[in-house]
Amino acid sequence: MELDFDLDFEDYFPSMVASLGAEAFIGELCYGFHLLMDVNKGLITFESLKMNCFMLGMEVKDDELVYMLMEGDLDGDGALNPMEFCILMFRLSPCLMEGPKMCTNPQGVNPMLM
Ligand SMILES: [Ca+2]
Repeated sequence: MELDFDLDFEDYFPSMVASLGAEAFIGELCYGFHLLMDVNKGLITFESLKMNCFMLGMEVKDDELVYMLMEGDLDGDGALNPMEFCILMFRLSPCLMEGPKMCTNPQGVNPMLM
């Protein structure tokens, strides 16, 4: 099964926010975090991300996982805590931050590949 991470986020999140409301959406993000985290550490690490994506049937390349961790890791510990994960998810969905009328990426660059 092929899953396009980037397209999926951009299409899915704004409509989720619209139908769920922001608070429930945050709840969904937390649920996503728990799906991907290392249960012993309570953080998303490269290993937990890779293994849980595999368990969820998502084929994500190693360099895409590394990119997600690098982009999301704000305190430099090499892993994502729940706050870092939520911020990253919002950043990967620029439509959310800029409103529905500004849904185009000005550089035309896939944010997952930058
Ligand atoms: Ca971190």
